[in-house]
Amino acid sequence: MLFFHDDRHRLHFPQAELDGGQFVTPYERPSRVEYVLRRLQETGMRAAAPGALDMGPVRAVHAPDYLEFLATCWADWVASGARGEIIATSFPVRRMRQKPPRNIDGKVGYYSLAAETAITAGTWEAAQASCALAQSAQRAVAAGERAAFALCRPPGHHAASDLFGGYCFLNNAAVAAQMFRDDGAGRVAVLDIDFHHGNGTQDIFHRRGDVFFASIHGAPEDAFPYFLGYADETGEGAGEGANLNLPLPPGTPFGPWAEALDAALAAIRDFGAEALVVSLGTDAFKDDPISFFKLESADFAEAGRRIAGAGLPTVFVMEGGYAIEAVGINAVNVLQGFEEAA
Ligand code: OKP
Ligand code: ZN
Repeated sequence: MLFFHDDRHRLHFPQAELDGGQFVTPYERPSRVEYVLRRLQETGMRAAAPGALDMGPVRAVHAPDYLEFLATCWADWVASGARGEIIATSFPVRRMRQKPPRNIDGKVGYYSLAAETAITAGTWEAAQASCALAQSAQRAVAAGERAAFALCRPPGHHAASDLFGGYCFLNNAAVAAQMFRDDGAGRVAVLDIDFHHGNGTQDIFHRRGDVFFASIHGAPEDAFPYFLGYADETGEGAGEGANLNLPLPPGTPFGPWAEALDAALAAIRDFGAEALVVSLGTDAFKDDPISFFKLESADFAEAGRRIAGAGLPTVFVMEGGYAIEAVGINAVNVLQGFEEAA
C-alpha cells in the first residue's frame, strides 16, 4: 500500500499534558510516528512524496475564524507576555455567551474542547503538514489506487469546525471525505475505529446527508470526549440517519468489537458510499495506557480484512494509539489485513 509521511510532525511536541493533576509528557508524542514508519518500511509498504496543503477543502470543513486563530494564536500568546505553552483554562460552558473574546487567553478557551492539548510555536505548521498527508492519500486513491495510508500526526478526529482538543487541530479525515465529494463521489463514509469517539467528524457532518459517519468507541459515560458519542445521535435535518455511534463498555474484547465493526460496515454499504475514509486509531489495543478495550495485535489484521470486504476505495488516516511500541505493528496490521483481503 502507498503511504505518506512528513517529518514536520516533530514541530508539534508540547512538553506538557495535564493528566491526573500533573503535567506529564504528552501521550501523543513524536516517537509514535517513528514506530509506525519503521513497521511500514519492514513490511515493504511504498512511501510516496506528499503534495502541498490545499486550503480549499480545509476551509470547507473548518470555520474561517478558527483557522485564523490557529494561524495567529502562538504570536498573540507570546505577545501577551505568557511564558509557557498555550493551555486553555477558561471555557464558554453552560449559560455563558458563545462569542470569541479579544483576549488571547479567552480565545484559547473559546476554541478548545479540553485542556490536555497544548499548542506550541510549531503546532500550526505540523497540523497543516499532517492534513496535507490525508489530502495526498485521498488524491492517490482518487487517481486509482485501491487504498492509501496517511501517517498523520497530530491526529484530527476530535477537531470540529471551530474546536481543537483531544490532541487534534485540523480534522484530517473530514478533509479527505470532503475531497471525495468535491471529486464527484455522491456519497462518502467515514469509519472511525479509534478508541475515542470522533466527535469532531460527527459534528462536521451531522447535518449533512452526503457523508455517513460511523464510530466504534468507549462509551461516553466512561471515556473521553465524554460529552458526545451516544447511540441516539443519529444525525439531524438532511443528515438524519447518516450517523451511527456504537459505544462499548470497559473491557470490551474483539468479539463484540468486531460485531460492531460488521454493523458499521453493513450500514456504510446500505448508505451507498462510493468511497471510504478510515480514522485509524490503534488505541483499542489491550495495552493502551489511556483506553479500555482489549484488542490483540492480530485482531487489527482481522479488522483490516473486514474493512476490505466493503469493496470501497479507501483512505486510511492515522489517529490515536499510545502503547507506543505496539502502535506500528497494530496500525500496519490493519493495512496488511486490508491488502490480503482486497
Ligand atoms: C485522542 B485520540 C489522559 C486523558 C486523555 C484525551 C484523549 C485524547 C485522545 N489522562 N484525554 O482520539 O486518540
Ligand atoms: Zn483515540
